Amino acid sequence: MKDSPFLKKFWSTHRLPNLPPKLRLGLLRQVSSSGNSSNHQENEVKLPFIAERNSPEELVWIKRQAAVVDAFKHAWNGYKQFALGFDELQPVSRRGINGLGGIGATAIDALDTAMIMGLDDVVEEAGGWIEKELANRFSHQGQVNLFETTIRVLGGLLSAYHLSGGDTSVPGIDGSKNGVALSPGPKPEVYLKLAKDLGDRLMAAFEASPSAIPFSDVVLSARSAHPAAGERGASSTSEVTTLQLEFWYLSKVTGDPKYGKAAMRVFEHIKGLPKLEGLVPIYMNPHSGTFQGNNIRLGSRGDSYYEYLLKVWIQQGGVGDGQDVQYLRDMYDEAMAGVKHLLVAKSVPNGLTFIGELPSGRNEDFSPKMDHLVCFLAGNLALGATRGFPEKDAKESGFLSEKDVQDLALAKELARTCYEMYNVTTTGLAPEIAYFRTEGDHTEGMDGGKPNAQYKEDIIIKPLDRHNLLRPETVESLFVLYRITGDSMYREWGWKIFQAFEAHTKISTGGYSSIDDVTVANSYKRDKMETFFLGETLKYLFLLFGEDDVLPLSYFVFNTEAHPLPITWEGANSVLS
Ligand code: DMJ
Repeated sequence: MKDSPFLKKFWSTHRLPNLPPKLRLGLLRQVSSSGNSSNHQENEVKLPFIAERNSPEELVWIKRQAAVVDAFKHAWNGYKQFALGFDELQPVSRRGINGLGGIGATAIDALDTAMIMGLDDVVEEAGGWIEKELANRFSHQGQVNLFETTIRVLGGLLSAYHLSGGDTSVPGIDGSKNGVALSPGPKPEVYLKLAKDLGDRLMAAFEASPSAIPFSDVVLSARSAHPAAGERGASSTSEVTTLQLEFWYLSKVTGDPKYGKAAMRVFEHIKGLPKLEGLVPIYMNPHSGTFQGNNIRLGSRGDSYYEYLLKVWIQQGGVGDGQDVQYLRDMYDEAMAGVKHLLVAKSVPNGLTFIGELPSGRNEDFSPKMDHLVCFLAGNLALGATRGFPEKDAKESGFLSEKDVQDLALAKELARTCYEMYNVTTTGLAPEIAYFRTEGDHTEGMDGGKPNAQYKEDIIIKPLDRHNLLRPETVESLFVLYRITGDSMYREWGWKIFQAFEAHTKISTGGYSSIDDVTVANSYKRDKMETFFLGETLKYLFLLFGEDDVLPLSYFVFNTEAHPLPITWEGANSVLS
């Protein structure tokens, strides 16, 4: 992307959206409550009021969005009925479990999705529980992972604070200058107070470590921290570099710089460490502050390092007064060049573009393995290319560099690959991990099970990798690519994926479940609804099927758990002035 003079010109001609989102959310509620939640067949719902005001095509997407709202209500109702106050729902056995420290994680992760969907009753239920119980949980419970708690709980609280009208210094949900108070439930200050309390406790991970790299685990009640149990106490690289959006925004809204400073020190420290063409190993040792091992991948333990290099740069006014964080954009650009040089490959026989791994850090040991987690990269590349603006506007304003154009092209290819990881299976759901056939690989009998699938030969799914955890990364990228390109193909893909979740993971008594095997029609249900199904997957589907000016990408940056945080208004102002 070219420097700010081009962007200044672009921004000055780029009008803020001004249609109040309340209106559409109101319409949506009508569709949702008049629809049949167990049957999303289109055209069955009679909606004369809405039909008068929308083209037939828009009406289809309003109804599909309503189907996502119904799914969210079904998920929430299962949690509320059987597991409220637990971290997660076990929908088959209809009980709760505490896999995230016993802090009611689903209630917090789901809250801003309910706000965005305009589900006042869910906001009251989740918000009510949070207001009544959460402080007590922080002070009496909580052996937690620093990263998981930051992205799901701190991120969720901070987003709820802003979306409920707390931070009026930054754009509201539709990008208009004032924050929009959308929801009932607790006052914004309740969420902020809890976020601060949690942030203070999580700070132990930084304070206890002898280096800039925080320990992996925190005991909230004791305000203490310790290294992870395995891997010689190493912290995951993605984990220690996926805290900065949240800690930095916490500093901004509390006025206390300590959170942002501690988190940003991680990046400042990593800036000086040796890398392989911008790529980094997946572990860091908090005692030495160095990388541990050589394993390089953009999947588990590596992924969101690359995501936050870009997003923190965006959040902190990267296009305006962001000289201080320009090094992050430079590190991101170097890493993406490394990805293209060392990790991008094509499958045989049909040439799907995929991202492989370097388990020993050496090019000769390239592995054609790609976690579903890597699918975040399609959206990230597109976001990095246009900074969230529509491709058409960005092109016309002349601020896309040659590299931006290449990144956008790679983003589109990867999104197709990720979609095909769903499309190739019997269930229409992607496996947790896929291998891509390369020259000389004669593996047989490990396809996705769908006869005549176009990429049946290209995508290999090993028996232990066949599960689906309701993950969001592909629909996340479809959402970003739809916003940027306006190509409705991404919406159609998202709708197919949504229907597959409905068909294969829905539990009639409430909730959705991870499944064991995407290659068979009646898979064993794993009996777990991950919090990110409500926090991310359904939120991104809702936004994908909705209007462009709800949470515009030029004003919000989504943390890695899909909690939207505002891009600093000061940064935006400096570009606009
Ligand atoms: C989420 O918690 C976040 O998206 C994280 O970055 C990766 N794993 C899950 C979803 O798959």
